[in-house]
Amino acid sequence: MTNILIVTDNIVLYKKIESLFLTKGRKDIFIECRHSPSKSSIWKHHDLIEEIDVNKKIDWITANFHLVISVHCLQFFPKELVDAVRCVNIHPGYNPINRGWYPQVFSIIHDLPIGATIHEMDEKLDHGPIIARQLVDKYDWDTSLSIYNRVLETEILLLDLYFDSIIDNTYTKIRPEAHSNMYRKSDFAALCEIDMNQRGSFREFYDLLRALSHGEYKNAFFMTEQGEKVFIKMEIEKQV
Ligand code: 0FX
Repeated sequence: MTNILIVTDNIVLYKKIESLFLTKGRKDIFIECRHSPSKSSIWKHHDLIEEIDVNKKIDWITANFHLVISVHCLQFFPKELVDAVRCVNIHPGYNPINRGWYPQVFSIIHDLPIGATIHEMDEKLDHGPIIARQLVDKYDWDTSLSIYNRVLETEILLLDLYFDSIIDNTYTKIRPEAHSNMYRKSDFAALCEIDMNQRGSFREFYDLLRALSHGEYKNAFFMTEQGEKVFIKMEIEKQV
């Protein structure tokens, strides 16, 4: 029996992965799903899965599981854990080009390729040997949301393709290229406050706004002289 711990804070992926595991029908695996203590989309579904603080449960994890799968997990896995048990991360970016936070946002702004990666975890964020990765298309009419949806589909596609080899540890690893880009939550927060006096091309302005447009999220904003906060988002429609 292979015991697998899945730690996820993304409700959409949790549901997709749960049905993927059921479809595979492998009788030789035992799965336990947990979410992080930090607030996320999965919190409304407390009845579905329990919480885990991986830093406090290293001994329990290493004693009980052969594999840990991190699926958009908000916790940083400590070196002690990733050295003791095989930990695999599903990342919504193409490593090592899109390490870190909200990769598709920075891919629009810095005109970088974008995709999805499944990799073994090491002590650095979104680092470690690559098991599978795939680029997704990126168009001039994309927003953060339209690229993100493509990336999520690709994450599931890769997990489906590499499912048995991940569980059985039979994949071939690729060493990530040395040059990488890494963006943090604070970089995203800094982008959101629009400076109305900023100079630049319309392309830069267009890219910034579509990179910060993601469905109902209120990201980009400016402050009026009266101190009121005004949110901006962009709608783009390509003629069909
Ligand atoms: O789960 P996730 O898709 O992924 C994020 C990070 O991008 C990823 O690198 C990390 N490993 C993981 C733990 O957290 O994040 P999310 O479900 O909070 O957000 C999904 C998308 O929604 C995000 O890529 C951009 C957009 N978004 C989200 C929030 C919370 C916004 O545009 N504004 C927001 O305030």
